[in-house]
Amino acid sequence: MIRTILVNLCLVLTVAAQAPEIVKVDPPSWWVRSSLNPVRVLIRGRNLQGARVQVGPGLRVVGPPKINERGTYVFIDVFVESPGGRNITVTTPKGSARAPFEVLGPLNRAGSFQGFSPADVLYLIMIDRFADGDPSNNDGIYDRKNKFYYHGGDLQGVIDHLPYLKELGVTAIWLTPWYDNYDRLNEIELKEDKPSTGFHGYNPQDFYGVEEHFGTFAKLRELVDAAHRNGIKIIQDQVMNHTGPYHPWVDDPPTPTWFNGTKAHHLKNSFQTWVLHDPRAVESLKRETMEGWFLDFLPDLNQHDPEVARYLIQNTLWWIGTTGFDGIRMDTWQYVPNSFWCDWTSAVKREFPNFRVVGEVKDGDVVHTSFFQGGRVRFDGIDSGLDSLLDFPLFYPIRHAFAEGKAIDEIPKTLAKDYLYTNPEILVTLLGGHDDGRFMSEKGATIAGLKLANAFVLTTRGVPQLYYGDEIAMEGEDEPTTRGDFPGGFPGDKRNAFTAAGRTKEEQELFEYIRRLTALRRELEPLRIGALINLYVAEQQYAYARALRNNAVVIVFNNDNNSAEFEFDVTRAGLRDGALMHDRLAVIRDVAIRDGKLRVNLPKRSVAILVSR
Ligand SMILES: [Ca+2]
Ligand SMILES: [Ca+2]
Ligand SMILES: [Ca+2]
Repeated sequence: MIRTILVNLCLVLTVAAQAPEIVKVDPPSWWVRSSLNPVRVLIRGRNLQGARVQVGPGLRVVGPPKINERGTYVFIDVFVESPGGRNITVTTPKGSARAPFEVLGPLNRAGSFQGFSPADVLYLIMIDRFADGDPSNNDGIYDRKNKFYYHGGDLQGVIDHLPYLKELGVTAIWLTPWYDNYDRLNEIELKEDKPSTGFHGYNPQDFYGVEEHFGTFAKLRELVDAAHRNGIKIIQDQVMNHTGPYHPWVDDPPTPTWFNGTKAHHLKNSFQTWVLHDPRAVESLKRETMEGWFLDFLPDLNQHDPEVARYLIQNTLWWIGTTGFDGIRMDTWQYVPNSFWCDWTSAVKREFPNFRVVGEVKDGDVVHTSFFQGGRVRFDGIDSGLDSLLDFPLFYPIRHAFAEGKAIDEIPKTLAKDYLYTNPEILVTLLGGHDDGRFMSEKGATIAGLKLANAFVLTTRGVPQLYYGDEIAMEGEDEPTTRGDFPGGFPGDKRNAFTAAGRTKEEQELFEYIRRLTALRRELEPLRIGALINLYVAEQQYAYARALRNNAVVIVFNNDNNSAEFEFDVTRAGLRDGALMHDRLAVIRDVAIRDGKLRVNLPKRSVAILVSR
């Protein structure tokens, strides 16, 4: 009995000494006249049991706070009324704590939140590997000799090379995630038996932070503004499926159902993805894929928990609203429930009507990928609202044909399935990305083949996306080496391939070739929005038109290692008899249309882009 009293007394004394603390407030700011108001604020801290929440003028608390048992989180709805630097105060009988909360003025929408379209040329940059514009942020887990450590690339490096990107004809940059990733070695994910780092950005430890190796929030805003001044849009890479393994939520989740499972007890993602589009599959068949932890160590967020859903939706709106960028590339789209995406896309479009989102569904099957595009209610009764997808079903045939030299007819055969998409014109086409070995490291790849691949991506339907370094034929056969450092972007580099003088003759020729293609796409409207009409298909020859009103461009490929002469009908493209067709790539001489037909003789592995004189 005496012992019990003593123990209780100790507890009381300990608690009495502990005043409330605030560690973090998410979001840290919001803007007036938002379509979302009140804002649900998540306060993380200590000793918050029984807390009352008060806010400064310009804000109003709506309803009672919701506090978790451990006293480490408070959820509170805050109505945003007028701009200014405000405060949030939590008070318990033991004391009080205060944190800033900024109310921003109405958003300046001119030139921001632009979305993307087939008129754009996207360019994917892995921030850490592109250019080091600020060596002062290269800290302890920085080692250029280790392919799994930070190499020093940053936001300043991107700002410094905007003129280079403009010269190439890029109009939108997709940046790999800039979220704050863990500041230490990742001992959970071993690479070649050694700890790795979050240099790639896909393991967030703070959804509201900018990775300190890349710069600050102010630097990010500077980048968006500088890009916009140069006519270049910015696309953020977001992750809503999971957090990094060291996110503070993992050991202390804000709600008991914040994650699907716990660190000790969770499913592992089996990547049995086809069941997701199967109307006959029972829900339990989908559980491993939807709720399993990615790679077994990335904690899977439970978007069915309304607090998680609200947190993620606000997080997306906050990044767009506070920085002004133009589009999102969403990671691991298919592992997140469509019911959540429907709410998420609705919230994004309500606040930013022109905004566009491209989802990553890494799969070569059109039947599977097309299921995730919005614009149609699917068998589950839901329209996800997703605008675009990375066109992986077309990516593999591009590699097979132009790198490996296999049959080119696999490309039109894939395009023939376009009717399964609600909108194939907005799909993002690519010949390279950061998760696959580079084009030039495929067996059989040549510069000639890489030129053909670029000519195809920049003239077919969709929104073309380039991958940094492919314009100078960089190599890298697997995931770590495909993320190589751009030569000239880093202190001490032997040459600077960002300048013509620093490129080899072959690299310069390729760079100029891609530049000519982007210029043609900019100049010739049919290449951007013309209907794609397949005119001729043989095993190694392929011709198509991009037709718009009475204006058509005819693109003719010979992917064979011998020259090829062939003839095809072009009446469907609306070209008139007798018209003289001129090759803008100067591979073949002018050719006239006779009896509604074009007869071409193409050298081995070449392409012509024909316009009427
Ligand atoms: Ca740096
Ligand atoms: Ca960090
Ligand atoms: Ca999931």
